[in-house]
Amino acid sequence: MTVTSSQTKDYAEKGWIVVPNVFDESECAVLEEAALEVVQRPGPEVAREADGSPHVSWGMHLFDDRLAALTRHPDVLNTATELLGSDVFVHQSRINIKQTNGSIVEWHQDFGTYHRVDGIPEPKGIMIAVFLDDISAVNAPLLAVPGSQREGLVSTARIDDTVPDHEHVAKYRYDITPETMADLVGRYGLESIEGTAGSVVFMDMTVVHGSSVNISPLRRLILYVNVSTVDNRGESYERPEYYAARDFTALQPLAEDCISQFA
Ligand SMILES: O=C(O)CCC(=O)C(=O)O
Repeated sequence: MTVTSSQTKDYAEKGWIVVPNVFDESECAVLEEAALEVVQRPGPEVAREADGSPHVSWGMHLFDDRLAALTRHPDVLNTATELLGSDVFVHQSRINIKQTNGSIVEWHQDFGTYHRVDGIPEPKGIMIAVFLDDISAVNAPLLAVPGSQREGLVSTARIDDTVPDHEHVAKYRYDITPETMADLVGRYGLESIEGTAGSVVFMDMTVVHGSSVNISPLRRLILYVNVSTVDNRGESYERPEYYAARDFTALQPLAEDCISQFA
């Protein structure tokens, strides 16, 4: 898969592209099986809903060979390196399984925490989102402000140690105020990011995004791989490895069948 000039233009202007049909049904099934196993881990790397069901599981590529292969699948990796013009490493990966009544994700920029907490110097990175369910307006799609990557960091630190949150992640949160959000949406608009299972989104890690509660009976499973250019390492080591990389080795692409071989 080669990035076209219109994709390069869209990525630069809007901040993301959606590439349909990157993974076929059997590859999606392999990734789904792996993800459903990893979210059952009992460790602190899994954040849960109030009823105990999993919501977000961090560091998936550290715990499963199939999900590690995903980070080096040529269609995923080569697209990211072409868009960034550099080799990359995985700064963070995660599974977000937004089941019925699955929680919101507040407006944020991934680069906010990566920069201020993990020490990533520059916004040279991509959030890769792999859809394992069909995602539309009905099952709480990602919502994002097109062009917001041009604003730099707009989020405000809200460090609150008293918030009862998963592993005190709240103390690392950088929120976007309602005023800032209204200003951004007034100037840039707001879009939902939809696609069928097997689609992959490549999003600049400074784009403002979030998602609302999933009140539908339809699960919404997305795997995220956040990569950064190899010259742009976060070396604060403040957070555990499942949130922030220790291995900065440039990823090398595997063969096209690196996921289907597990079928
Ligand atoms: O999957 C979602 O609902 C949002 C996830 C997200 O924005 C993130 O993990 O950075």
